[in-house]
Amino acid sequence: MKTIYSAIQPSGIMTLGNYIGAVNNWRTMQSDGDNKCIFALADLHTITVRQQPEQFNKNCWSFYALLLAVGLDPKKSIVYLQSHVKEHCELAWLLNCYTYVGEMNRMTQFKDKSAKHADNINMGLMDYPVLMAADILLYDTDLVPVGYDQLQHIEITRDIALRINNIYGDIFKVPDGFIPKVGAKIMSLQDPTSKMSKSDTNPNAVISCLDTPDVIMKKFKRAVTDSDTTIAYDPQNKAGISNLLGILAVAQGKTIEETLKDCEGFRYGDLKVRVGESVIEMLRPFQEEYNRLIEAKDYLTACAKEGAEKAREIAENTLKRFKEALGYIL
Ligand code: AQP
Repeated sequence: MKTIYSAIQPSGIMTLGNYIGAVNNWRTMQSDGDNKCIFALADLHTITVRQQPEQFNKNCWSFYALLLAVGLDPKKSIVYLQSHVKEHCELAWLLNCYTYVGEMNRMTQFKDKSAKHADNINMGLMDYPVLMAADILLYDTDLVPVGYDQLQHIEITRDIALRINNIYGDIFKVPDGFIPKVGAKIMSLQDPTSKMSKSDTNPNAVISCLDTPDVIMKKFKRAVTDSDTTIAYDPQNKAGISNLLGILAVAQGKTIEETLKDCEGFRYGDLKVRVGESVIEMLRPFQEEYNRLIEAKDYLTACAKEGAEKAREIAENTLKRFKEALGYIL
């Protein structure tokens, strides 16, 4: 049995990038009976960027409901809030003492976010990968399904785990990243050379999973492509069209080759409409379930509580193992 662990931050909106690159794959992995799945709302990570408390609270509820709406089943998987399991912070502190400042300085996300939030380059922002390492290592994780942007953080998690195992013996399982074949990096609809990001200030660049069908179609129709007319999958030279083809492939459950065949004879406008329609259909049942769940606060609360209890049981054991090895009196 493999342990699968991943998390998403409740920051802003859940984007189509998060859906395709992350949570939709989590659902698929959950349906494999050989997997033990643990999914978290990474709400401690979110405050590395300043949040407005009321909105943040709303986002936490919303994202938890989104996770269940996508099909994560609290009876099959552990679905919990990171802040409900205090072991994450304690392990992060211990791991900090085995992580070098130079390593953190090199992290691409830290550099990007420092540039974006120059007035708030806080320690949490720099320490983000160590907290993420704690998240993953607490659960003896085998596989971490993530988009491309998180690969560097998986690498540092492995480095920290190996470093500690080399000193104290087999304390942590060394995890592998798992990148989906298609959709690991959904790009902005307005600048297809950069990833679709929750915090993009241009709403036309990002599809929210909760956008209405009209809005989704409008955004795809406005998607930036190129001045050519050929539909081909070539992310280097035709970033916009390739992005649309990747999204269409996932939305239709087909390969890129099959999708290209489907689009033979299409003009760019036809492709945009087909992507829009397919994404609307893909998100329809998910949106309906979300609308039902977001009204069911008692149910969400009960699921989150149960998830945290199950998560804590595992986390406590791992932390104890490490503290014992370090020589702490327990
Ligand atoms: N564009 C994307 N394509 C594919 N996968 C993506 N992921 C994110 N964007 C894309 C994957 O979604 C998971 C959760 O991401 P996160 O919560 O760590 O944060 P984020 O969405 O990556 O954050 P942003 O968009 O950069 O948000 P802000 O703007 O708030 O900083 C991860 O597995 C990630 O790989």
